[in-house]
Order: sequence, then structure tokens, then C-alpha cells
Amino acid sequence: MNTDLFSIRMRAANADGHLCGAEQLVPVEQLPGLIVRMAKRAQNHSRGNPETIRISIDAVPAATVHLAQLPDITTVVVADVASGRAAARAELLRAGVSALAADRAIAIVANGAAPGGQAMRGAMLVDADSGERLESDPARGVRVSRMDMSATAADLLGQLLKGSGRDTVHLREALVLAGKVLLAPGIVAELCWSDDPDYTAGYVTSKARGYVRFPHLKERGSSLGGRAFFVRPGTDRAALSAFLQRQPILFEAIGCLHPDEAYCP
Ligand code: WAQ
Ligand code: MG
Repeated sequence: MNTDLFSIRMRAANADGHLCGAEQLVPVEQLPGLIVRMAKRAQNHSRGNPETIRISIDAVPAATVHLAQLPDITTVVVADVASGRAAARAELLRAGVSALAADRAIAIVANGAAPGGQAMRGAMLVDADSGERLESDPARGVRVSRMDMSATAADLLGQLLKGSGRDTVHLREALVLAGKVLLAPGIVAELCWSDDPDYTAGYVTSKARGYVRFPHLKERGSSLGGRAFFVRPGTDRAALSAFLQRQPILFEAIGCLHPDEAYCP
């Protein structure tokens, strides 16, 4: 990297709580267009109308940006939410998460992880053995930022996913977020499904298997979704949060696409 980048973060909320957010890492010339797109996105969101939209921009020196490759993508076809959650649970166990921790996290996301049964703004940190929640603020959680994929990686992924019904902004952004989380110290796996009522897909990621998607992890119409980052017992939480919130990561290559897209770099 030899040009400086800018971290841009958006967060929108109203009296009901968190509506949506987004984070990207872009060259300066993309900032004006992106500010407008992020504001429009907050104003046209399926979770409701915002009362506050905050957009923050921070310079990121080129020398601090780590370059990386995105995780492999696998889509597991499931017929309904029950089989989707069972398959996601099996994937978490395969990654080394205990059954207790997997079951607890799935139930918490399904019921709304923030106080009052709302969706959280960020992610829960969950001990991969005990299932104990470790984040200091259960409404905010940990919000990952300062990550993106390069234009080249985005173009290639777009070409490969075109026409598959998988070329969604949700998938791109979730893949980038999950890719960064996998690089963080102490992470065992991640579980996620969207809190957007019209988006039912979710995923489990792990180092061994990459980004494993399930088209149905919640019922259409539900606004309850969230994220759990499973950590090894004894993980230094301050170091983990600092990495997730501050270390800039730019994905300039994509991974393999399984099964039917049949692509590998
Ligand atoms: N850092 C930490 N947690 C976050 C972040 C972030 N930057 N952004 C969102 N979350 C948490 C927060 O609790 C949200 O309520 C929850 O995740 C869901 O966020 O087809 O769209 O942006 O492969 O609604 C996954 C499947 C889509 C994509 C996930 O999440 C696919 C999605 P959303
Ligand atoms: Mg959402």
C-alpha cells in the first residue's frame, strides 16, 4: 500500500434502537460519493427511519494497512430455519466451540442479544468453552471497522457470483467483516445472521473452513439478528478489541468458491 486510506463508519438509530451501520476503507477520491451512499442507505433501511445518522471519517496511514486474502466461501443448502440452525451449530462444533457455548449463543441471537431483547449494535464476545458473554457493554458489543476489499477483488467476486443470487451487498460486507475477525488474536469462530427483516441468510466462519453460508438462519420478517465472536478461554480482550476496532485490513484477493461456483485462486 502506498496511498493513504480513509476509514468511514456509518451508524443509524431511532427510538427503537440500532437500525444499521456500515464500515469501509477507501481512497480519498471515493469519500464524497460514499458519504452520500451511506446516508441514503440509512434513510432507506428495512428496519425503520433513522432519527440520528452518524458518519465518522478517520485517516489511515498506508504503512499501517495489512493486506490479506478473503476466506473461502461455501453455501450449504438448507430447507428451513430449523435445519439451517442445526447445520450452523454443527459447523461451530466442528470449529472447536463447545455445544454449550454454541447453543447459548444461538439462543441469545435468536431472542435479541441486547438488553430488552433488541438487536445489538456490535457483536457479542463469547467464551468458546463456557459460553459466557465477555463484552463489557451488552448493548453495543464490539464493532469491527477499518476493513474493506480492493476494487480488483470486488470486481472478481462480482463476476464470479453474478446471476447466482449471491452477489449481494450483505454477502460482500459480511465476508470482509468475517475475514477480518478470523485474523484477530484468540478467535475460534464467528456466528452471524442479519437483523434486517428481509434478509434470512447467515454464516459460520472458522480458520479451517472459511465462510460457510446458510440461506435460512431466521424467519423472514424477523428483526432479530446478531453476531457472536467465539474466543479461546484466557484471550486478552483489550488486545482483541483493539485489533477489531483499529487494525486496518484490506483484502486484495478472494478465496475459493464452493461448491458450484468452482473457483479457486
Ligand atoms: N461489527 C460487529 N458487529 C456488527 C457489525 C460490525 N461492524 N455490523 C453489524 N454487526 C452485528 C450487529 O449486532 C447487527 O445487529 C448484526 O451484526 C447483523 O448485522 O448472504 O447483513 O449488517 O452470505 O444486518 C450475513 C449473510 C448477512 C450474508 C449479515 O448483518 C450472506 C448482515 P447486519
Ligand atoms: Mg442489519
